[in-house]
Amino acid sequence: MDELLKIQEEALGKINDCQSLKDLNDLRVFYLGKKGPMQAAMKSMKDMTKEERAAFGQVSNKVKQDLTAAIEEKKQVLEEAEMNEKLKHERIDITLPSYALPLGSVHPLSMVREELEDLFIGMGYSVAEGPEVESDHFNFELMNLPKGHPARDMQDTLYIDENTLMRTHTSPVQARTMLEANGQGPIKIICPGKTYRRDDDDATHSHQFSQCEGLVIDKNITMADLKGTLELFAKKMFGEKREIRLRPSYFPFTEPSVEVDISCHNCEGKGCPMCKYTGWIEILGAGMVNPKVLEMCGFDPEVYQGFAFGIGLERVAMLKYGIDNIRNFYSGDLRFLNQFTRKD
Ligand code: FA5
Repeated sequence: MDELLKIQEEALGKINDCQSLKDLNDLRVFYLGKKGPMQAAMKSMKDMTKEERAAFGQVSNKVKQDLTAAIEEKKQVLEEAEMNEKLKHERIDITLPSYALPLGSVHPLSMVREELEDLFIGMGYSVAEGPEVESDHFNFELMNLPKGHPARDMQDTLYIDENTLMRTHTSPVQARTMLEANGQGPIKIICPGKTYRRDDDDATHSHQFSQCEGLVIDKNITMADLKGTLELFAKKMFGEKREIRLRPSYFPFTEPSVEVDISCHNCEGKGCPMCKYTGWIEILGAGMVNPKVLEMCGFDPEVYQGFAFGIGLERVAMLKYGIDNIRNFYSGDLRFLNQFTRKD
């Protein structure tokens, strides 16, 4: 027992003097482990009487408990000291300027799309969607372009099989929405989305591009509603001073049809390379929904009229941001995209 108490005294002294968590752990392993002096002292138990052994057992347990408690207490003291030391060195200087975090940027096409959505949602439109892999029926036939119609040549098509294709415009969403409405107006939708054509890629054409369709069906809708809507679109997207002009055109799904030009925002209509010195920029196709389309899509043309338009989103983005090559949108070139990094 004297031996045990000697060990305890010696251990407590060392624990008290200990300066690091590692040394403390070494002490714990040494004094409380299987190969330490405590364990060696226990070996003498085999020569003791039953009573002596019980008394010895009690003392050795008490020593173990005391040492464990002392080690735990010292551990907390050392941990706290270590933390204080760490905090002293890691103090944060909040007056230092912070690092600029690299931010991603919204793609210019997404910006235009979101701006258009905000504008038209604000006028009571909802956003509709349709599949990019479309049937010939929706893309062409319900748009008054039966098989063999010469106007199909206006949209060079990527066919998947005889009746399935990559949609060439967002107009099939018109047909889908009208059929879902079961002949009951009003309908007020825009449909932004990807479109595909077998066009040769050049500075202004891409085999994959984006359009935003607009469709309004109701009673007493006239060309004046179309013009007013597009005027507002031109002013909100390109500035309050913009004017629009309508030129007669042809689309099988609208009658009458128009090409819409806006007065050039780059030169205020005086003439510049952007407007090819005409003062006007062609921006979209539109018209009054052809009564044949209304009928095929379940609406009574005697009761309902409508207007529709189709905007090329790349074209709007190119004009708005002065982008001279459509390939920039799809190159993934960070030097291009970083120019659109949000400043807020
Ligand atoms: C159409 O696609 C009609 N569906 C638009 C429409 C809708 C008219 C509703 C009337 C009523 P168009 O083929 O002109 O029309 O295409 C519309 C716009 O898509 C063009 O003005 C142009 O900006 C864009 N566009 C067409 N082909 C390409 C292409 N290969 N690359 C990039 N943009 C294109």
